[in-house]
Amino acid sequence: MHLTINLKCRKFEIWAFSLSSLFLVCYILKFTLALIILNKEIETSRGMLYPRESETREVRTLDGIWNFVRSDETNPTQGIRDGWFKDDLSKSMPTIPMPVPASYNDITTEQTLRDHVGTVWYDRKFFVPRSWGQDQRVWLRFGSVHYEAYVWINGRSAVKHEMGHLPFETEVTHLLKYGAENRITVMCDNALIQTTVPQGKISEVANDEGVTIIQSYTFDFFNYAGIHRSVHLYTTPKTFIEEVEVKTNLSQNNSVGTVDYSITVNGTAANEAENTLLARLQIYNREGVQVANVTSDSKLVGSLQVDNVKPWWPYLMHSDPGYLYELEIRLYAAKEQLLDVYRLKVGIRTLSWTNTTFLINGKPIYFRGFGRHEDADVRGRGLDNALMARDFNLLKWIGANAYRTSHYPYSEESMQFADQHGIMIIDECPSVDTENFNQVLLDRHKSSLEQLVHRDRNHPSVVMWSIANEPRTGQVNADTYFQFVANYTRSLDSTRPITAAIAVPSNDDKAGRHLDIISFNRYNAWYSNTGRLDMVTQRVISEATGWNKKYDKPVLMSEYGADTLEGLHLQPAFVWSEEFQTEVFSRHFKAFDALRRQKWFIGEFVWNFADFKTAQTYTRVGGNKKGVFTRARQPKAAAHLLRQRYFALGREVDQCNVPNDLFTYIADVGGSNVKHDSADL
Ligand code: GCB
Repeated sequence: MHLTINLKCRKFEIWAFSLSSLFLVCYILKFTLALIILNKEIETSRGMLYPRESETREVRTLDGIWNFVRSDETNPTQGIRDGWFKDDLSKSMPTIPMPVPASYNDITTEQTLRDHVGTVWYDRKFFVPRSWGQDQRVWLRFGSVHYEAYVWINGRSAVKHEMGHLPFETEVTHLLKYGAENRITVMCDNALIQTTVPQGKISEVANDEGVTIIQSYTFDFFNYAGIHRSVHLYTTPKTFIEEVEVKTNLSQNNSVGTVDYSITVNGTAANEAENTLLARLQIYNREGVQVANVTSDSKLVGSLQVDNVKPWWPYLMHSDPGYLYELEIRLYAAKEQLLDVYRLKVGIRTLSWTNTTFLINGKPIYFRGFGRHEDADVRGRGLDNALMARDFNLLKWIGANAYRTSHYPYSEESMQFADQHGIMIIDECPSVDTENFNQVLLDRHKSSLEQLVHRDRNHPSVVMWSIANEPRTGQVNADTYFQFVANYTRSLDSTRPITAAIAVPSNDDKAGRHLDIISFNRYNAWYSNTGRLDMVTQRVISEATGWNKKYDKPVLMSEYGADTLEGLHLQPAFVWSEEFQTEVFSRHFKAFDALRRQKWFIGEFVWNFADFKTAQTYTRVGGNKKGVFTRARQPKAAAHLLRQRYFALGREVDQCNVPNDLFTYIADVGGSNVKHDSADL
């Protein structure tokens, strides 16, 4: 159904592009319709707990090498019509090996695959143990497929899902053969149109051989596609813990923690005799000692209390950051019959905010962080544990305490890492560069936030929701649109503030009044007044002040930076050189320090953590080079400067210790300008 709509829309768009008069009519129609938007109810997520083994659950991954076929761009539905899912893909088309998880774009040497628009197909075989067929249920879960996925098991439809970067799952108990070989087939469609999140455009353009289909988009990162995260099969008992939601609190002096929980059960035992179910919950500390326990009532809602609690603190805000407890949930039926066991890491912390401050555990936060991307050579946006571990080591090396998941939800594995390492996350949904605000888009945008909040609500590292990046918030209907989106997000989670990274001038903006915290992106000395290092500091100060004056809310700078070709040195500083990036940063630091004296300025985020791939344009040399680290995750010169600043801020604001190697020894001389070891901070 979705597929048909999607392909229809695409055809419609192609048409519109080739017939200019029709295009005009459609455009006017679209514009008029876009002005009328309603706050409709949308479908909500279920289940989706991260797959974990326990006494009652088994987990298997289907990661590895799959078989892969690229469809003909001009015939994207051929595979459906010809039933490629009914048998091995290789019987329909020649296949190539394709790793999962990974983006497919950069795996081969073919431009046609890198730039492919439309559907691709994957399949593989796998065995399911005979034991899984008895008295339990089996689930198939995808961490993410970009952008739209259709899945078959043994030729029968299992699930479909639209929206990259977010998980989806389905029960496959009835579709599997136990103690036998099975086949999974996935069709993935990467096409972005005006009603997808994010938006894109498909057009038909003449080339030397005839016509070709082109995907265009205004956002500044490559539209990588494929099975991006792990594929899991897991078992649950027939009646099982389907959802757990926790909310934490601390007593006034942070000595007692509370964990409020709510559990949802799926299964016949619950339906037939709901009041016979109960849960026993226990909390264990890092040493494995039980520090709290409770038996729930039949509603499976309640609270646990942890005395002498160790709150969850961000990195460098405390000597023991990222403290996690383990919450163990045991679900019982009548007569103490154990049904299911699920364990979840819990960080106990509070968040609160006013019109000048954002506090964690009662202490004001000053963010020092990055905008990032899930991006790497060869694997694109595919989950890579080695890269993830390296990135967290670099974040800690540089003294950052936060990042924004620009411009889409990152892997669940990285959210778990952030919890453990005490890195705060501004969690962004996939809405980027939204340029018109229509009803279908609004519904999908809300759905992306619903799926995101549902997935990430239990992570202590998530401290803010970002509902969009650089939407065109100067447009008339941006006001209503963002009122709906922000209020909807607030209705899903009122414990975290809401922001959006805005790029229109504050005078034009119509969305900020619906947010709790204002984030703004600006590229002084790069996109504006290119090369003018003398036009940074005052402009940053006055723009931030303008935002605060207009909305009377805390403000942070969510993007600033300069493209920098590693190894290019030019003195005096000149655009693209390492010297220039360093200078641009330094001019911003000066502005931030002036702004910090005004209490409402709460953070600075460099764009970007590492260089990343973009679509081909003449403004990008091998991608966006605004990284402080190269794409291979090695520091540029500015990384060393930023490290000194982030630790200096940590020392001043949070009284953290600084590493011994922060400064290189220069000379044994005094004087206020000679910094030669960390004692000088
Ligand atoms: C922005 C966007 C980001 C781009 C960046 C740039 O404002 O939010 O996605 O990559 O500018 O470097 O142009």
